[in-house]
Amino acid sequence: MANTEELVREALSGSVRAMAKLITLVENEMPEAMEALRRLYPQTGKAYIVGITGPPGSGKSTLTDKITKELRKKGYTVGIIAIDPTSPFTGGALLGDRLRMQDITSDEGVFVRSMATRGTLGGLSKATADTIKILDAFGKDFILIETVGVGQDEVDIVKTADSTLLISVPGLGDDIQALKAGIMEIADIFVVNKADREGADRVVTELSLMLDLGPGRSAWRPPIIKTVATTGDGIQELGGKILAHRKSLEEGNGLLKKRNSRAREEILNLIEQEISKYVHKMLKYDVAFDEVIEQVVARKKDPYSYAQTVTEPFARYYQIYKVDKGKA
Ligand SMILES: Nc1nc2c(ncn2[C@@H]2O[C@H](COP(=O)(O)OP(=O)(O)OP(=O)(O)O)[C@@H](O)[C@H]2O)c(=O)[nH]1
Ligand SMILES: [Mg+2]
Repeated sequence: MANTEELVREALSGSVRAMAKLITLVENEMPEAMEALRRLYPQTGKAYIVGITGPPGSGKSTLTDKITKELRKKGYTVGIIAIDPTSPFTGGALLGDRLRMQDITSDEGVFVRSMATRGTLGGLSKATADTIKILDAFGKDFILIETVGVGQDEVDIVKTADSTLLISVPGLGDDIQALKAGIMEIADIFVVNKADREGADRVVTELSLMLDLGPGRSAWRPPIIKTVATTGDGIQELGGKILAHRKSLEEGNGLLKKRNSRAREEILNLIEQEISKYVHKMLKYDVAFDEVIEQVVARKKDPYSYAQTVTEPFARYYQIYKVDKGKA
């Protein structure tokens, strides 16, 4: 394989193949991934990220396709990250997605990548966040992330978006209850898709009532848009709302605030990961560790004191750090 530096250089000069390889690196958590990301980082921060989430089968892929075409009409380039649903209800979705997205994948201004849920906690959201950076550095103006709003990973992924679209559809029974509460609160635009079906207006009314009851948000009241993704009805309006939300975030300091809190979160996660990596390594090489475990199980030692003993150097380091940084 070409070296990382070369791959990054090729990707930055527009090679789709090199970019796809970089995505594979981060997806497989290869050791070179961090170096690649480090090199790419200065070129990131320009793309606008849109999360598209909702229950299985609500029309997320069809909408993603239509929104992409709408953005392309306006001259924007688009990267799409589709998180493969693994639920048994949607097992065949990937092929369907490919078919639905056929004509946009032949467009040079569009890049589509599917990512699989692999079950490692947090692994998917990290791979997604890293892929966003690669597409961003590559120069995509918009990055759309399609994900089924079910698990914690998905909620975390949605949190990396600048604008979040929450899709609902009529006929899900307890329509609104079917949406995950945590996502409800961070939705910036509500989409009632399959508006060609009966009951769409009722969903709109329910959402609107819920918005009235919820905590008042400052500058932006999330609009509720009815769409028929299959025919394209309402898509132009939806595209307009995405751009309007972006404008509203850029005009206040909303975008900067979002990005600051995301960067804070990211830095903390990275530091925790690094520390945890070394702790795991240390324990792996500690011949006495198995014995400690036995003693803990036999109640001869308690796990709390042992954990404190192991992390004692960190505690000592913290004392020095505190004085040195002068914040506490
Ligand atoms: N009647 C109607 N059908 C639609 C509409 N939008 C999408 N569909 C259909 O609904 C089905 C599911 O659409 P998808 O776009 O695959 O939905 P999805 O949310 O991406 O599904 P998963 O990724 O499997 O969760 C497909 O058969 C679409 O053709 C709509 O507005 N009206
Ligand atoms: Mg889909």
